[in-house]
Amino acid sequence: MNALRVGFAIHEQEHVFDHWAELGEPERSVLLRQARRIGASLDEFVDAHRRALAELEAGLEPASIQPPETVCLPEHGGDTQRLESARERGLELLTAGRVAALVVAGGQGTRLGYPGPKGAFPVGPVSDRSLFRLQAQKIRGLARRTSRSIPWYVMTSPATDAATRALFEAEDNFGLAAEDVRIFSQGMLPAWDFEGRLILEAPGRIAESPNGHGGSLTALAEAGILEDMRKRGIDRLFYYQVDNPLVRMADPVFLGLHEAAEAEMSCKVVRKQDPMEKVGVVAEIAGEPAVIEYTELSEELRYAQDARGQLLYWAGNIAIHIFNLDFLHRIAEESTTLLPVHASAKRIESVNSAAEGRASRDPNGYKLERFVFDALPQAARTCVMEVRASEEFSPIKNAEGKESPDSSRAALIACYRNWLRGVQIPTSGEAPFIEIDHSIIDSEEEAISTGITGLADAGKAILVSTGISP
Ligand code: UD2
Repeated sequence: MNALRVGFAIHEQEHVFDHWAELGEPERSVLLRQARRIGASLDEFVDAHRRALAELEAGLEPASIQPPETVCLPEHGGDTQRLESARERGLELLTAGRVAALVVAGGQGTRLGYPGPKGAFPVGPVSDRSLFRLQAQKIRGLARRTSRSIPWYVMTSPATDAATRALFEAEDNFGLAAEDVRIFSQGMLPAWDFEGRLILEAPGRIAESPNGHGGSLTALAEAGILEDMRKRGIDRLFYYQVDNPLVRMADPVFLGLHEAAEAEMSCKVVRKQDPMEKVGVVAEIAGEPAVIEYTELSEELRYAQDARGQLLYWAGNIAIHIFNLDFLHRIAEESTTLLPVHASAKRIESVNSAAEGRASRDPNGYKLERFVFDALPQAARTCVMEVRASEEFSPIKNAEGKESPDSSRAALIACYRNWLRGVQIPTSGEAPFIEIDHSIIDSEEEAISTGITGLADAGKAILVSTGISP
């Protein structure tokens, strides 16, 4: 205990034991365990905090920024033939069994206000199927089409891990083979008040939060996932966020473009319509591709226009990437020094809340995070691909309004309607709700090529059935 106190005192953090005398035995042992764990890396955390504040102060130098080189959509001058050849190449990778999928699901979903893990959120327009189930259907469909299993790596955090594991168990891994699903947890970083002191969220507990999706880069190595990939002969990792039901799972075109560019890391972007959209912006900073997070984008850059009056920094990051295994190894080894730490001012539960006025929602400290996209400038080569938001990006972030469950379900339905356009379907009435099992149909081409044999028409809802067993 004394050694532990001294360790914290060296960094002027001994206040974490201020309430020791008033704690009962169970609380003491919780605090002791936590303090040992944090104390073992306190030097690193103090350094991360210092670097985060320095980053925050430094800001960005606009003169060194330009829009990124991008593989554009055909309507923006892209070459259709190039995309077709990329699809072929991507399919080759998939059929060779060289691709796995990683979903990052460690966030606390504070804005949505949903108590469980976000992946459990019901998003199916008809069946209330969860985000995880929908994504598992996509993986099963891809595996059926390519006759290769696609391992699904699910990153949780201590905040979501137990509930996610329980869900996967109860749902029998959503129909995937147990050996193809690996759940692993990212790490945490302590929170700091504005005076540079660790925050006590309770008299016997130091405030911590997930270390950002950049934490996946170390967690993948520590949890043995990189080793699992190597053993299976997988060298490409398709990365996406749990909150986007429109994700085109392990998109062959994206994989093919990544290969053609001999990229180490790639990135999908959508054309921003509104300067205030909450997506990071992909740009070239000092000649290197990078993402500037929306919270860190200056007013000037947000609104900057090109000669045609369009947003100059239009490439919105939708957090869909491909990583090469070698690159992941390299970053994992050095991520604490290679990846910057970002501090965001937040309201953090604190024992001092009473003194500060419990009702106040004003930020009282910083949460620290690493962002996965900060690995982009470290890649020797990258590929940035433009996609349509209507087809691939409709995340669930808020309880209502923009980027909410309602807007995301509407986007899914619009997508299904589009797929079914080329199919002669005897619909009765308007059928506003449609749901398609992604393990059977996951694109417009598939809707056309798959023989649809029936429709369960329940007045308002249509479930497409094909006779193919999922
Ligand atoms: C993220 C991106 C933003 C844009 C947008 C698109 C960041 C910092 N910004 O914004 O540029 O691409 O998404 O939807 O990512 N997560 C973890 N562990 C963590 C933190 C987050 O797994 O420690 C996961 C979380 O479960 C979610 C995703 O990362 O799947 C995004 O997190 P977010 O919703 O906090 O990020 P957001 O929407 O501010």
